[in-house]
Amino acid sequence: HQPKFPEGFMWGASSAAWQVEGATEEGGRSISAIDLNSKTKKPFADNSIAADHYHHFKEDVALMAECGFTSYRFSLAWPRIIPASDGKVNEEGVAFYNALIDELVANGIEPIVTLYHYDMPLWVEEELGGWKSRKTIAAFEQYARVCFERFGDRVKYWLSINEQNMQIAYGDWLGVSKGCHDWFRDQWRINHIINLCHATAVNLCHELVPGGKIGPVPGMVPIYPETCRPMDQIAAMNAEEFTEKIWNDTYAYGEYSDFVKRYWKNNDIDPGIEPGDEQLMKSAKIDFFAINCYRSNTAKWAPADAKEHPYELNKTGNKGELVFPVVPGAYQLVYNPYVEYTDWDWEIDPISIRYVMRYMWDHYRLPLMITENGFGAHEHKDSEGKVHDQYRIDFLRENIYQLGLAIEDGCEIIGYNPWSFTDLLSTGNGIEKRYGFVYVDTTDDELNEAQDRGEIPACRRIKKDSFYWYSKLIKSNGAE
Ligand code: BGP
Repeated sequence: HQPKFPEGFMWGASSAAWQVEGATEEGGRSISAIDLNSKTKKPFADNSIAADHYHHFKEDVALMAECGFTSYRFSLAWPRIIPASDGKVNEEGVAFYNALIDELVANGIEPIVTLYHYDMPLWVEEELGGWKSRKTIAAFEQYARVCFERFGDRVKYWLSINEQNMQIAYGDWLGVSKGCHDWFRDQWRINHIINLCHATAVNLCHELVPGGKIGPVPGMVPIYPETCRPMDQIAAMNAEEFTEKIWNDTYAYGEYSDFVKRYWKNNDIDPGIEPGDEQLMKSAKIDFFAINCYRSNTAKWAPADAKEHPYELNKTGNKGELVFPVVPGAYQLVYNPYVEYTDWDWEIDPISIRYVMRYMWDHYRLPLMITENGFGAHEHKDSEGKVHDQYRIDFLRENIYQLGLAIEDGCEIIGYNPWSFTDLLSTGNGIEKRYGFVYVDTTDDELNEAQDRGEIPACRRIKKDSFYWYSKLIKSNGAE
């Protein structure tokens, strides 16, 4: 049978400013710390052109409307809005987002806006100390205030920080641990500062945006125990705590769990909590959870004398390059023989989305929306210039089916915004790890060469097979 989706369910897709916009030195945007990180990705393209959405946004929104979108999740670039430490608002940056939001609203598409998706302004990093410094809380507060004041008349759904849990749990990924000498301890101070920024944004949104709703965006990966050996179950619980649950509990209850407090005490960790912090956290009541969910993981017990190993992500798209982490005395992740893997060694497991929805609803009883889900692949045009992505259709169809089952299970789910609308830059690769419904007709080499010549390639948009399929699915409200 085909599960039913509620009336008004939001169907759309998702992106992030630094991965889609390009135009990093245009329109008064200043440099972000991630621009510098992104430059070390060669031979992949960096973010200076990306999908050139900055110049194509009208065309992109027209394509969303053609597809039948009722929502679109994207992020604002902090360095485009507040480019320097004088705190002055860059009116050109505000004008860009006003134009984008107006275009969406005019097409009946609900904007869902992330405040922070990894593009820390370089001035915040260098002059204030970035997430390592409490000075960043006031800077983030000012930035969030400007966003709510300037866009809150049209934007009702707000997201605070993208995948804080992943940023902390996998520290060197995206450069959050840069400059730290003792990440084992520093990560909890950084995490606490991000929590205070999140809480500040939640309260400001409720104060400044009439009818505004705001939530965090955890990256969720169900952790299955490898076997029914009791210690594998404990290992799965450990992995879940250290990569997800600690964060979700804090957002939902506005306080640190006994689990994490005990962990800090046992390991002599000082997370840097100051008077007033706990009151602030407690006062910030989130309205929903936005969830990114692509895959599952599998855990087994790792004894205390196991050899420690960090997570090594597959950064090439050649299958088999991923190395799973080993955390002695807690858990290790392993391959799951019951699922297939993508070229980047991500589990292909649509049931994971039903699991995550059930898990989040049962634990926190807050409305849920999917803000990322998708299938990254190497893709090419055929001789007629078309892109046939049947594997993506199969993957998304199965995920949407499982999401429908989660609704039947009783979960309150309000929208589905998979990653991504057009192809855009991957976090670890370039534009050629593709996720879009719309193909962006360029390559990493072409982007790199154009950039060297100071040009921008055409970045022509081509609708993939999945675009036409998704359009039908939206028009039938999930029935297809
Ligand atoms: C999420 C991030 C996104 C996005 C996506 C796909 O974790 O929030 O920014 O990039 O993963 O990951 P990747 O680009 O590494 O394939």
